[in-house]
Amino acid sequence: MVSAMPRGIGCIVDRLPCSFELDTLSPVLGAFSSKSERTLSDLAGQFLDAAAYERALAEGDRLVYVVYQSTGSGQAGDLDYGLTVLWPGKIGNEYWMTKGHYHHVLETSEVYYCLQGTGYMVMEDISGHWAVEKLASARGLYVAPGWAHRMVNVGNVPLAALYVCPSHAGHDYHTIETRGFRKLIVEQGGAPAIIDNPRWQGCRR
Ligand code: S6P
Ligand code: ZN
Repeated sequence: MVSAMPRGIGCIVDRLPCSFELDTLSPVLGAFSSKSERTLSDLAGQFLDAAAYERALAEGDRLVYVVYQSTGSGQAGDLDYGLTVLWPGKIGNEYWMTKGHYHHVLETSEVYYCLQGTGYMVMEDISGHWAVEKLASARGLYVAPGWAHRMVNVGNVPLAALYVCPSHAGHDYHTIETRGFRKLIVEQGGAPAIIDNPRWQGCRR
């Protein structure tokens, strides 16, 4: 495409029209404005087996996931997008996962498109309704307004998904940090299973 606009990172910073490469083999986003890395210590208090978590942490604060972010203006009408890459692993029998969050502006939604790997998106709303949807290569997913969301990798390769959400959505991590998700994804008999989280704090916010 012929364009007078600067390419790559310049487009992101200036919020100009652009296209981007998605290296689905690595997987890596070709141009991004920032990169967040989350390690095991960022997931403190989230895994059910606290002793297994402490043992894993003692062996090293391993990288769990990376988010390549094209972060917009923060204004309604603009979009944030990026790529989340979640490595495979387990704490006890619970699969590695993202922290998970509600959007700060609760009535905002999000779309994911999975590029690689196998996993689930665990979702719930503030009334306690829950949903678990499969993530697999070439599979899309819609997170409805008001639903918290967390990626879980149940495979043997990095789970990678492109996301797009309103730039003013923001993150509310506190609600999930304090009450947890209602459902957890664990290995049972060699296969992923959805179980109740006995530590779930209920419909409080
Ligand atoms: C943002 C979007 C993703 C997540 C990312 C990591 O709205 O849902 O960019 O931030 O997948 O998850 P988390 O829960 O650590 O932000
Ligand atoms: Zn989100």
